[in-house]
Amino acid sequence: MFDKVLVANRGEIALRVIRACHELGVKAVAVYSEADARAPHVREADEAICIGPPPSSQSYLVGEKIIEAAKSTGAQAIHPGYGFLSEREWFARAVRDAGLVWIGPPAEAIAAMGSKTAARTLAVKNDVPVVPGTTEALTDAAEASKIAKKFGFPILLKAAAGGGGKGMRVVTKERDLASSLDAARREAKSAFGDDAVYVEKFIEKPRHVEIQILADSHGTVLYLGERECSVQRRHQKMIEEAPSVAVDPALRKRMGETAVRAARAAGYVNAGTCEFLLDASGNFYFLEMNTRLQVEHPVTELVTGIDLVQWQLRIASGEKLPFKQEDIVPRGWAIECRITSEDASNGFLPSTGRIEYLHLPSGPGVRWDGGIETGSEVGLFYDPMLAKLIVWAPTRDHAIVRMRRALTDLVILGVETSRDFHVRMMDDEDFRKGDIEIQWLERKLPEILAKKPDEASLRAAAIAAVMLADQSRTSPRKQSETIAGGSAPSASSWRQAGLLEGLR
Ligand code: MV4
Repeated sequence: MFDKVLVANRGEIALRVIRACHELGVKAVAVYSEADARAPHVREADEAICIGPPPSSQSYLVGEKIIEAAKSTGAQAIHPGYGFLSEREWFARAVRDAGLVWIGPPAEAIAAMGSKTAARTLAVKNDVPVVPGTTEALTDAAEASKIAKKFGFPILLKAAAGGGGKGMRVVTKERDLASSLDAARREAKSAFGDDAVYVEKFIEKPRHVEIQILADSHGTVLYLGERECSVQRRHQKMIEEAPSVAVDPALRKRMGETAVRAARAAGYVNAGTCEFLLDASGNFYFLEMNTRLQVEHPVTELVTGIDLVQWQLRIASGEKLPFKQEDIVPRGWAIECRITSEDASNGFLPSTGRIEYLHLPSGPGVRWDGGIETGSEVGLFYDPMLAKLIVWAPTRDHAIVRMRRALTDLVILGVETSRDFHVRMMDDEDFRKGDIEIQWLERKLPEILAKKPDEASLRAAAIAAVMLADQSRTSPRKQSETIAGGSAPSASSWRQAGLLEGLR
């Protein structure tokens, strides 16, 4: 095992990786921007190096500075977390060329899965089902029209270099084909610098189900079951769970073995995820492979008992996976809610400010993967995800009740958060039945936001507000930091409750 690892990330995932390092007896080096000088990941690390000004383009995305930080501190390996440089082939290569170990897949595997059309071609060659369509980029609308006639409308135009839904256009009729192709091309060009677009049949109301895989450098590739990620808004996942209500053991085996084939075809090593669409009839189609650790990895950890981040480190240091496929059987149910600094009642507008008060939920089956503490400043430089609240319970129903309880125990004052949105989700009948697909949330959102918070949430919010007001009276701080004297922080439940004025 390594002596020292550099963590090339910030926030909750940097802390998650630092904790894994410490549990393995490995020292952790943090990197940070000037905006993060007092961030928890800097304090929890054994050493920390400042890599530049707040914008990530001048700090967390500057590969040379990060490699230099690893060399100057004597770190032997780099863990990229997710986002930032985690899926940049050139960075994985640069790390290796610098004589350091990349805690992730080989640069060649990142490249093999980087282009959608290349990944589709690889899938087709290896008996991995993909959505019917082309693997070649379209030349013109006439060609698109010919293909559309073969598959039937609706069809979906997708950017070859794409991801995250950019450069994607649903076309329902022949008449719209040429203009949609132009639009998809333009969007693809501006988002990825590549206007190649191809065609797929549009799958109606599918679920987004993904398979976690773990591959060592000795030829073992295992699947760790699925995650259900259909609850998402504008391609941002909000809630994830494992297992999926739509997957039984036989389907899990088929999807798992398919994911393993895709991983093997790409020469994959380390942790990775194959994304699938699962339609209402139980057909599944490979979409793409995420060549990194994912945000939602904890739900898989909780149902399998396997620490994915520790295994990422062990695999990168050359260890062999000691388990067999039969050893991996998901047990119970895990749900994750992403806690973001967004105001759901205001179109998910990002909210900024200082975390004035933070009370974390605990108790049986409750896990908090967070990157904030009291006093943290939440700005606009980075992703609004502050933390993930994850629960485990023996059954899905119990996990939902537990999540609801944990959410109402959670208090974050100072910025608006997605907490109340999640409470409403836990109360939603469709969600409780598991009756969800990828467009469900956007359809459902107006109804969910119109609901009034219940009695218990109001009471908790009122108590929190009193505590906060009291805290600022008894321990006076600078005017700029004072709540009672300055502008009141606006925890959404508290504001919605409309109780603060009455309680003062
Ligand atoms: C699709 C699809 C329906 N049919 N492909 C969106 C982002 C990219 N990863 C793939 N996406 C989709 N591809 C076909 N042929 C629907 C989506 C899609 C989606 C997929 C997964 C999770 C959320 C989604 C939300 C909207 C559309």
